[in-house]
Amino acid sequence: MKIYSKKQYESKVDRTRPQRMKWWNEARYGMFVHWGLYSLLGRNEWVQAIECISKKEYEKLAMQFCPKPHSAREWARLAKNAGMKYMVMTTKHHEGFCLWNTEQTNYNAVKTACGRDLVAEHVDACREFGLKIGFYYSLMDWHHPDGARAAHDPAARQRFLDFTKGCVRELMTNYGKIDILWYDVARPFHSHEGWESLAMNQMVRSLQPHILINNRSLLNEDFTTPEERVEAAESGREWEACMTFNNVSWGYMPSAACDRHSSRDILNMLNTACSGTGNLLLNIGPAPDGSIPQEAIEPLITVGKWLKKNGEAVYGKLDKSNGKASACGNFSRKGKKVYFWCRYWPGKELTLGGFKTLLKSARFLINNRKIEFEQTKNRIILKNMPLRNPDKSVGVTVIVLEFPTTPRHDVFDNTPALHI
Ligand code: H79
Repeated sequence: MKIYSKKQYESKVDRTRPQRMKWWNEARYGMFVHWGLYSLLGRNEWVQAIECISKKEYEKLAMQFCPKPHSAREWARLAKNAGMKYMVMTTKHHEGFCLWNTEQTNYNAVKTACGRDLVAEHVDACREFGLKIGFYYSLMDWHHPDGARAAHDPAARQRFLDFTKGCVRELMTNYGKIDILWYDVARPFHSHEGWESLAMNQMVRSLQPHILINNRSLLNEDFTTPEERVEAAESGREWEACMTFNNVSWGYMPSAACDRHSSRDILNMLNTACSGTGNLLLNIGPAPDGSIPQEAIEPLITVGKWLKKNGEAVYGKLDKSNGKASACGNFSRKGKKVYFWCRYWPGKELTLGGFKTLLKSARFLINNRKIEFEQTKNRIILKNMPLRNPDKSVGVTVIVLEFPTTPRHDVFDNTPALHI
């Protein structure tokens, strides 16, 4: 295979990106699934490293990991009902245990207690429920004998690169069309040259021409990946925030259930993602038997019901909006339509500052009921509204403001002291 230079490769990938990313930009919201041997211990997916568990001791977990068949169907059903459009599963986390039928190592789900290909089950479940399919793959590997010494031993490095490319090639070859390749932690090397990411990702794209690749093989690729924070990338870059469900652990951790996100938290994250035209990849850590932690189900379903009624403010191509320009909520925008997600209901009147374009109409998204308004040169005042927040499920009501053109929205230009 001819390997293109970085410049040639990137310009080729840039050219096809808008078309490749169309579904992703419209999907907005996906499920991350962290599942592996660490799920058995229930104390964070880093447990092997944090608790200094020897490789020999940790390996024994592979003889206990035996989830119920087709657990992934349960996740996919939940993702669908939660309004999520894609699902990204850990095929191999830092621990090195492979969840698929790999020829690169016997340390895999098929050759140990489980005896099944869990990646195949994930793929089947996604297809059954109409979700796009993502594979998480940790480059860092604590189990492979060369995973650390590759950094200073050229022969070890070559073996480790062959192993890595072999794994990635299998994942990109044996499961039909895959939509996302989500690399993680590029240790022990510090550059894309160290990993030969250019050659690896060109192989990936030759096998999966439509695929989206994240930025963690140390090439920019298709999107950036803020972790545990919902924060827009620099302009011109696509982004996806990945978030745990409890601020503590990606892997199953029952003791952290008390810190779960509420449905309001999730909508807040989703709102921030929408206002900056990014995506939200929200994690669940299934139990070792494959079941979904109870604490995740209710908030996800509640948000899913909300999205059924308010999805217009979320799905489809969005434009950047002037986020956080109100204490009462946040915005998203599609062209001339601005969606104000009101989470702190101010009562009968709601004022939005900084709109310089004449407003055509204001209405509630859920029932199209018109809202009376007055507009001055830089304020819109919505009038005769209900006294309390009409959304009884999550307490987030979306108001649609329609303008004749793309609205100008500059909040603080009326506050000269802020510009000095
Ligand atoms: O797979 C998830 C994390 O395990 C992985 N990326 C997401 C998607 C990740 N690997 N490394 N890091 C994130 C950053 C390092 C975090 C650490 Fe720690 C701080 C490792 C040890 C201290 C967090 C806190 C994990 C253990 C304690």
